[in-house]
Amino acid sequence: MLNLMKMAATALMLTVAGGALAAAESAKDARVYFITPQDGETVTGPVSIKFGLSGMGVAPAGVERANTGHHHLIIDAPLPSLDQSVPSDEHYRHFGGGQTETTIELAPGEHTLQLLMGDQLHRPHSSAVFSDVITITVK
Ligand SMILES: [Cu+2]
Repeated sequence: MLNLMKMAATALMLTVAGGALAAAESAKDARVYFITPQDGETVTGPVSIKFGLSGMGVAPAGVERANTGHHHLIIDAPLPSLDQSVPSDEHYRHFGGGQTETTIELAPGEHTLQLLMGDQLHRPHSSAVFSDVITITVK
């Protein structure tokens, strides 16, 4: 019986610790957007992309600083689950060095792009800061 209570207490402590690890909070007026390209634009590859951010700052992944985060570029994919770390593959690119621009190769045709901020552990903030989806055409 005592062991059971100990286990319950441990489980409760783990739950509380888990709560303390919740994603970083975002500022209410934080906004992420594309400076280039613009929605509907036709571009020639390689595609130069510039990330815009207002109301919060950029910090590299691993750096815990209030009201900051790093960019994720979502390519031809939906917004990922907002209560988990952002996936890392060809559809979900991390800019954990604090980069605010990139150049990517995209096949000719239509593509969707979206930006999503992540905290020091690559988790979307609470609440999540993401851009509108833009559609571009690569010639
Ligand atoms: Cu990340």
